[in-house]
Amino acid sequence: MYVFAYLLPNCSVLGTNGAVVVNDEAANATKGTDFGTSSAGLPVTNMFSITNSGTETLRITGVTTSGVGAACFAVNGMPGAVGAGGVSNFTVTFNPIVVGLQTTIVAIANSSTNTPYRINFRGEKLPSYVVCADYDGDRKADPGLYDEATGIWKVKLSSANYYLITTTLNGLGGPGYASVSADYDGDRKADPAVYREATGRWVIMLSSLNYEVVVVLTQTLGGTGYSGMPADYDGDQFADPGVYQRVSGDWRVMLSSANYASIELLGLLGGTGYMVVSADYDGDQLADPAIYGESNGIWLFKLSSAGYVSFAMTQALGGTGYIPVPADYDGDGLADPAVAQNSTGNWKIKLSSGGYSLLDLPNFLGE
Ligand SMILES: [Ca+2]
Ligand SMILES: [Ca+2]
Ligand SMILES: [Ca+2]
Ligand SMILES: [Ca+2]
Repeated sequence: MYVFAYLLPNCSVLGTNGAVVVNDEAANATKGTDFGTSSAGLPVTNMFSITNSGTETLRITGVTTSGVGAACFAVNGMPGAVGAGGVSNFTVTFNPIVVGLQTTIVAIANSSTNTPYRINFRGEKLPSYVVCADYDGDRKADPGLYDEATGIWKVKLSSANYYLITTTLNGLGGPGYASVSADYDGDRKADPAVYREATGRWVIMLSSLNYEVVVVLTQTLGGTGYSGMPADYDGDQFADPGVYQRVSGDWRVMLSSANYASIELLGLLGGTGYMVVSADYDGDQLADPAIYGESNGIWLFKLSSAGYVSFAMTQALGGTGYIPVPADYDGDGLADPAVAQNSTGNWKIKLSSGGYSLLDLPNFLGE
Protein backbone atom coordinates (compact mmCIF):
# COMPACT_ATOMS: atom_id res chain seq x y z
CA MET A 1 0.00 0.00 0.00
CA TYR A 2 1.32 3.44 -0.94
CA VAL A 3 0.68 6.68 0.83
CA PHE A 4 0.85 9.35 -1.80
CA ALA A 5 2.95 12.23 -0.51
CA TYR A 6 2.52 15.44 -2.40
CA LEU A 7 5.11 17.98 -1.26
CA LEU A 8 4.83 21.61 -2.13
CA PRO A 9 7.98 23.31 -3.43
CA ASN A 10 10.38 24.12 -0.63
CA CYS A 11 12.86 26.98 -0.56
CA SER A 12 16.07 26.82 1.46
CA VAL A 13 19.13 29.02 0.97
CA LEU A 14 22.52 27.54 1.86
CA GLY A 15 25.54 29.64 2.85
CA THR A 16 29.14 29.37 1.64
CA ASN A 17 29.73 26.61 4.23
CA GLY A 18 26.67 24.61 3.12
CA ALA A 19 24.65 25.43 6.26
CA VAL A 20 21.09 26.75 5.96
CA VAL A 21 20.75 30.53 6.08
CA VAL A 22 17.46 30.76 7.98
CA ASN A 23 14.92 33.24 6.63
CA ASP A 24 15.75 36.68 8.08
CA GLU A 25 18.55 35.52 10.38
CA ALA A 26 21.41 37.92 11.18
CA ALA A 27 24.41 38.13 8.84
CA ASN A 28 26.94 35.44 9.67
CA ALA A 29 30.63 35.25 8.76
CA THR A 30 30.89 31.44 8.52
CA LYS A 31 27.86 31.31 6.21
CA GLY A 32 29.30 34.09 4.04
CA THR A 33 26.53 36.62 4.58
CA ASP A 34 28.84 38.77 6.72
CA PHE A 35 31.66 39.93 4.43
CA GLY A 36 33.67 41.40 7.31
CA THR A 37 35.93 44.41 6.87
CA SER A 38 37.71 45.47 3.73
CA SER A 39 40.55 47.93 4.05
CA ALA A 40 41.65 47.35 0.47
CA GLY A 41 38.27 48.38 -0.93
CA LEU A 42 38.18 45.51 -3.42
CA PRO A 43 35.01 43.57 -4.32
CA VAL A 44 34.46 40.14 -2.74
CA THR A 45 32.07 37.54 -4.21
CA ASN A 46 30.45 34.70 -2.23
CA MET A 47 28.42 31.83 -3.70
CA PHE A 48 25.14 30.64 -2.22
CA SER A 49 22.67 27.96 -3.28
CA ILE A 50 18.94 27.45 -3.24
CA THR A 51 17.62 23.95 -2.62
CA ASN A 52 14.13 22.63 -3.27
CA SER A 53 13.30 19.46 -1.33
CA GLY A 54 9.68 19.46 -2.59
CA THR A 55 8.21 17.41 -5.42
CA GLU A 56 7.14 20.44 -7.40
CA THR A 57 9.24 23.02 -9.19
CA LEU A 58 10.15 26.05 -7.10
CA ARG A 59 9.61 29.31 -8.99
CA ILE A 60 11.63 32.44 -8.16
CA THR A 61 9.37 35.33 -9.03
CA GLY A 62 11.46 38.31 -7.97
CA VAL A 63 14.55 39.54 -6.12
CA THR A 64 14.77 42.90 -4.39
CA THR A 65 17.55 44.52 -2.33
CA SER A 66 16.86 47.12 0.31
CA GLY A 67 18.69 48.82 3.14
CA VAL A 68 21.15 51.69 3.47
CA GLY A 69 24.04 49.73 1.96
CA ALA A 70 22.11 48.19 -0.96
CA ALA A 71 24.31 49.96 -3.53
CA CYS A 72 27.35 48.05 -2.23
CA PHE A 73 25.84 44.60 -2.88
CA ALA A 74 24.98 42.91 -6.19
CA VAL A 75 23.06 39.65 -6.71
CA ASN A 76 23.96 37.66 -9.82
CA GLY A 77 22.86 34.41 -11.40
CA MET A 78 19.60 34.05 -9.47
CA PRO A 79 17.73 31.11 -11.08
CA GLY A 80 14.14 31.55 -12.30
CA ALA A 81 13.23 28.08 -11.08
CA VAL A 82 14.68 25.16 -9.10
CA GLY A 83 13.42 21.71 -10.06
CA ALA A 84 11.96 19.21 -7.60
CA GLY A 85 14.79 17.93 -5.40
CA GLY A 86 17.15 20.31 -7.16
CA VAL A 87 19.75 22.88 -6.27
CA SER A 88 20.90 26.03 -8.05
CA ASN A 89 23.60 28.61 -7.29
CA PHE A 90 23.73 32.39 -7.21
CA THR A 91 26.37 34.87 -6.09
CA VAL A 92 26.41 38.04 -4.02
CA THR A 93 29.23 40.53 -4.49
CA PHE A 94 30.17 43.03 -1.80
CA ASN A 95 31.74 46.03 -3.52
CA PRO A 96 32.73 48.46 -0.74
CA ILE A 97 32.34 51.69 -2.68
CA VAL A 98 31.14 53.57 0.38
CA VAL A 99 33.09 53.97 3.61
CA GLY A 100 31.57 52.52 6.79
CA LEU A 101 29.25 49.68 7.77
CA GLN A 102 27.00 48.55 4.90
CA THR A 103 23.93 46.33 5.28
CA THR A 104 21.29 45.11 2.89
CA ILE A 105 18.40 42.66 2.80
CA VAL A 106 17.99 40.50 -0.29
CA ALA A 107 14.38 39.35 -0.49
CA ILE A 108 13.65 36.38 -2.75
CA ALA A 109 9.99 36.08 -3.72
CA ASN A 110 9.18 32.44 -4.53
CA SER A 111 6.38 29.91 -4.91
CA SER A 112 6.93 28.14 -1.58
CA THR A 113 5.31 29.04 1.74
CA ASN A 114 8.73 30.39 2.81
CA THR A 115 8.33 33.67 0.92
CA PRO A 116 9.71 36.24 0.75
CA TYR A 117 12.99 34.64 1.79
CA ARG A 118 14.97 37.44 3.41
CA ILE A 119 18.77 37.26 3.65
CA ASN A 120 20.66 39.82 5.70
CA PHE A 121 24.09 40.84 4.42
CA ARG A 122 26.70 43.07 5.98
CA GLY A 123 30.17 44.32 5.14
CA GLU A 124 32.34 47.19 6.20
CA LYS A 125 34.85 49.40 4.47
CA LEU A 126 37.51 50.84 6.73
CA PRO A 127 37.74 54.56 6.09
CA SER A 128 41.41 55.27 6.39
CA TYR A 129 44.86 53.83 6.29
CA VAL A 130 47.49 54.26 8.88
CA VAL A 131 50.45 56.47 8.20
CA CYS A 132 52.20 56.44 11.59
CA ALA A 133 55.89 57.02 11.03
CA ASP A 134 58.54 59.52 12.08
CA TYR A 135 58.04 62.31 9.55
CA ASP A 136 59.94 65.00 11.47
CA GLY A 137 62.94 62.85 12.35
CA ASP A 138 62.90 63.21 16.14
CA ARG A 139 62.85 59.39 16.55
CA LYS A 140 59.28 59.45 17.84
CA ALA A 141 56.52 58.20 15.57
CA ASP A 142 53.97 60.77 14.48
CA PRO A 143 50.39 59.44 14.60
CA GLY A 144 48.69 59.77 11.25
CA LEU A 145 45.78 58.71 9.09
CA TYR A 146 45.28 58.76 5.34
CA ASP A 147 41.83 58.73 3.76
CA GLU A 148 41.85 56.86 0.47
CA ALA A 149 38.54 58.33 -0.69
CA THR A 150 39.72 61.95 -0.46
CA GLY A 151 43.51 61.55 -0.54
CA ILE A 152 43.74 63.65 2.63
CA TRP A 153 46.61 62.98 5.05
CA LYS A 154 46.42 63.91 8.74
CA VAL A 155 49.57 63.74 10.83
CA LYS A 156 50.31 64.88 14.38
CA LEU A 157 53.98 65.87 14.53
CA SER A 158 55.69 64.83 17.76
CA SER A 159 58.33 67.56 17.42
CA ALA A 160 55.61 70.23 17.30
CA ASN A 161 53.76 69.07 20.41
CA TYR A 162 51.60 66.78 18.24
CA TYR A 163 50.28 69.67 16.17
CA LEU A 164 47.86 68.35 13.55
CA ILE A 165 48.73 68.86 9.89
CA THR A 166 46.06 68.18 7.26
CA THR A 167 47.25 68.05 3.65
CA THR A 168 46.60 66.46 0.26
CA LEU A 169 50.38 66.24 -0.33
CA ASN A 170 49.97 67.63 -3.84
CA GLY A 171 47.61 64.83 -4.74
CA LEU A 172 49.73 61.89 -3.57
CA GLY A 173 47.31 58.97 -3.32
CA GLY A 174 43.55 58.98 -3.67
CA PRO A 175 41.07 56.24 -4.61
CA GLY A 176 42.78 52.89 -5.17
CA TYR A 177 45.97 53.89 -3.35
CA ALA A 178 46.91 52.64 0.12
CA SER A 179 49.54 54.37 2.19
CA VAL A 180 52.97 52.74 2.57
CA SER A 181 54.92 55.55 4.25
CA ALA A 182 58.38 54.64 5.55
CA ASP A 183 61.92 55.99 5.40
CA TYR A 184 63.00 54.82 1.96
CA ASP A 185 66.00 57.17 1.56
CA GLY A 186 67.53 56.52 4.96
CA ASP A 187 67.63 60.12 6.24
CA ARG A 188 65.63 59.20 9.36
CA LYS A 189 62.54 61.02 8.14
CA ALA A 190 59.57 59.02 6.89
CA ASP A 191 58.71 59.53 3.24
CA PRO A 192 55.00 59.68 2.36
CA ALA A 193 54.28 56.89 -0.09
CA VAL A 194 51.36 55.08 -1.68
CA TYR A 195 50.78 51.68 -3.28
CA ARG A 196 48.13 50.85 -5.86
CA GLU A 197 46.90 47.31 -5.35
CA ALA A 198 45.27 47.02 -8.78
CA THR A 199 48.58 47.57 -10.58
CA GLY A 200 51.36 46.96 -8.04
CA ARG A 201 52.60 50.54 -8.52
CA TRP A 202 54.58 52.29 -5.76
CA VAL A 203 54.89 56.08 -5.59
CA ILE A 204 57.23 57.67 -3.02
CA MET A 205 57.76 61.33 -2.04
CA LEU A 206 61.35 61.50 -0.75
CA SER A 207 62.16 63.69 2.25
CA SER A 208 65.80 63.96 1.15
CA LEU A 209 64.63 65.64 -2.06
CA ASN A 210 62.52 68.17 -0.15
CA TYR A 211 59.32 66.25 -0.93
CA GLU A 212 59.45 67.86 -4.36
CA VAL A 213 60.20 64.73 -6.34
CA VAL A 214 57.80 61.85 -6.64
CA VAL A 215 59.59 58.58 -7.39
CA VAL A 216 57.85 55.60 -8.95
CA LEU A 217 59.40 52.17 -8.36
CA THR A 218 60.69 50.97 -11.71
CA GLN A 219 59.27 47.49 -11.20
CA THR A 220 55.82 46.57 -10.00
CA LEU A 221 55.56 44.90 -6.61
CA GLY A 222 52.36 43.25 -5.46
CA GLY A 223 49.04 43.53 -7.26
CA THR A 224 45.50 42.34 -6.62
CA GLY A 225 45.29 40.41 -3.35
CA TYR A 226 48.52 41.88 -1.99
CA SER A 227 48.81 44.50 0.75
CA GLY A 228 51.80 46.83 0.86
CA MET A 229 53.91 46.52 4.02
CA PRO A 230 57.32 48.21 3.96
CA ALA A 231 59.79 47.87 6.83
CA ASP A 232 63.56 47.79 7.31
CA TYR A 233 64.14 44.05 7.52
CA ASP A 234 67.88 44.15 6.80
CA GLY A 235 68.70 46.93 9.25
CA ASP A 236 70.47 49.35 6.89
CA GLN A 237 67.99 52.13 7.81
CA PHE A 238 66.46 52.15 4.34
CA ALA A 239 62.89 50.83 4.28
CA ASP A 240 62.46 47.71 2.17
CA PRO A 241 59.33 47.71 -0.02
CA GLY A 242 57.31 44.59 0.69
CA VAL A 243 53.95 43.01 0.00
CA TYR A 244 51.82 40.37 1.68
CA GLN A 245 49.35 38.02 -0.02
CA ARG A 246 46.32 38.19 2.28
CA VAL A 247 44.91 34.74 1.49
CA SER A 248 48.08 32.62 1.48
CA GLY A 249 50.23 34.59 3.91
CA ASP A 250 53.06 34.67 1.36
CA TRP A 251 55.46 37.62 1.69
CA ARG A 252 57.69 39.31 -0.89
CA VAL A 253 60.30 41.85 0.16
CA MET A 254 62.79 43.93 -1.87
CA LEU A 255 65.87 44.25 0.35
CA SER A 256 67.61 47.61 0.09
CA SER A 257 70.93 46.08 1.17
CA ALA A 258 70.76 43.59 -1.71
CA ASN A 259 70.17 46.21 -4.40
CA TYR A 260 66.43 45.72 -3.90
CA ALA A 261 66.52 42.10 -5.03
CA SER A 262 63.19 40.53 -4.22
CA ILE A 263 62.97 37.59 -1.81
CA GLU A 264 59.91 35.41 -1.36
CA LEU A 265 58.86 33.94 1.98
CA LEU A 266 56.04 31.49 1.33
CA GLY A 267 53.44 31.15 4.07
CA LEU A 268 55.66 33.14 6.47
CA LEU A 269 52.89 34.45 8.70
CA GLY A 270 49.25 35.39 8.41
CA GLY A 271 46.58 34.57 5.88
CA THR A 272 42.88 35.40 5.67
CA GLY A 273 41.80 37.79 8.43
CA TYR A 274 45.30 38.95 9.30
CA MET A 275 47.10 42.20 8.52
CA VAL A 276 50.86 42.71 8.56
CA VAL A 277 52.18 44.93 11.37
CA SER A 278 55.95 44.53 10.96
CA ALA A 279 58.09 46.92 12.98
CA ASP A 280 61.14 46.73 15.20
CA TYR A 281 59.55 45.51 18.42
CA ASP A 282 62.79 44.35 20.10
CA GLY A 283 64.87 47.40 19.25
CA ASP A 284 67.78 45.75 17.38
CA GLN A 285 67.12 47.93 14.30
CA LEU A 286 65.87 44.96 12.27
CA ALA A 287 62.16 44.94 11.52
CA ASP A 288 60.36 41.96 13.02
CA PRO A 289 57.72 40.28 10.83
CA ALA A 290 54.40 40.52 12.67
CA ILE A 291 50.68 40.06 12.04
CA TYR A 292 47.47 41.29 13.63
CA GLY A 293 44.09 39.46 13.68
CA GLU A 294 41.48 41.86 12.30
CA SER A 295 38.56 40.38 14.24
CA ASN A 296 40.25 39.05 17.40
CA GLY A 297 43.02 41.59 18.03
CA ILE A 298 45.69 38.88 18.30
CA TRP A 299 49.29 39.96 17.68
CA LEU A 300 51.98 37.48 16.55
CA PHE A 301 55.65 38.38 16.19
CA LYS A 302 58.82 36.84 14.83
CA LEU A 303 61.51 38.73 16.76
CA SER A 304 64.80 39.18 14.92
CA SER A 305 66.72 39.15 18.21
CA ALA A 306 65.25 35.74 19.12
CA GLY A 307 65.98 33.85 15.91
CA TYR A 308 62.63 34.82 14.37
CA VAL A 309 60.74 32.28 16.50
CA SER A 310 56.97 33.05 16.55
CA PHE A 311 55.35 34.23 19.73
CA ALA A 312 52.01 35.85 20.55
CA MET A 313 51.28 38.87 22.70
CA THR A 314 49.65 37.60 25.90
CA GLN A 315 46.65 39.94 25.68
CA ALA A 316 44.61 40.84 22.63
CA LEU A 317 44.68 44.47 21.52
CA GLY A 318 42.07 45.78 19.10
CA GLY A 319 39.74 43.59 17.04
CA THR A 320 36.70 44.39 14.93
CA GLY A 321 36.37 48.13 14.32
CA TYR A 322 40.03 48.84 15.07
CA ILE A 323 42.98 49.30 12.76
CA PRO A 324 46.50 48.47 13.96
CA VAL A 325 48.86 51.45 14.28
CA PRO A 326 52.12 50.11 15.74
CA ALA A 327 55.10 52.48 15.77
CA ASP A 328 57.75 53.80 18.16
CA TYR A 329 55.73 56.53 19.86
CA ASP A 330 57.98 56.98 22.90
CA GLY A 331 61.25 57.04 20.98
CA ASP A 332 63.05 54.30 22.92
CA GLY A 333 63.83 52.36 19.75
CA LEU A 334 61.19 49.68 20.36
CA ALA A 335 57.94 49.71 18.41
CA ASP A 336 54.81 50.00 20.53
CA PRO A 337 51.73 47.85 19.71
CA ALA A 338 48.77 50.18 19.15
CA VAL A 339 45.30 50.32 17.63
CA ALA A 340 42.95 53.09 16.52
CA GLN A 341 39.16 53.13 16.19
CA ASN A 342 38.30 55.30 13.24
CA SER A 343 34.64 55.88 14.04
CA THR A 344 35.47 57.42 17.44
CA GLY A 345 39.07 58.54 17.01
CA ASN A 346 40.02 56.50 20.11
CA TRP A 347 43.55 55.11 20.21
CA LYS A 348 45.06 52.48 22.50
CA ILE A 349 48.84 52.23 22.77
CA LYS A 350 51.04 49.84 24.74
CA LEU A 351 54.20 51.88 25.31
CA SER A 352 57.34 49.78 25.60
CA SER A 353 58.86 52.40 27.92
CA GLY A 354 55.86 52.03 30.23
CA GLY A 355 56.11 48.25 30.64
CA TYR A 356 53.54 47.81 27.86
CA SER A 357 50.72 49.00 30.12
CA LEU A 358 47.74 50.24 28.14
CA LEU A 359 47.50 53.95 27.32
CA ASP A 360 43.99 55.06 26.35
CA LEU A 361 43.71 58.15 24.15
CA PRO A 362 39.99 58.94 23.68
CA ASN A 363 39.06 61.16 20.75
CA PHE A 364 42.71 61.41 19.67
CA LEU A 365 42.67 61.20 15.87
CA GLY A 366 39.93 59.97 13.56
CA GLU A 367 37.76 60.88 10.60
CA1 LIG B 1 58.34 62.34 15.08
CA1 LIG C 1 63.27 59.77 4.39
CA1 LIG D 1 66.54 48.08 4.51
CA1 LIG E 1 63.91 43.68 15.61
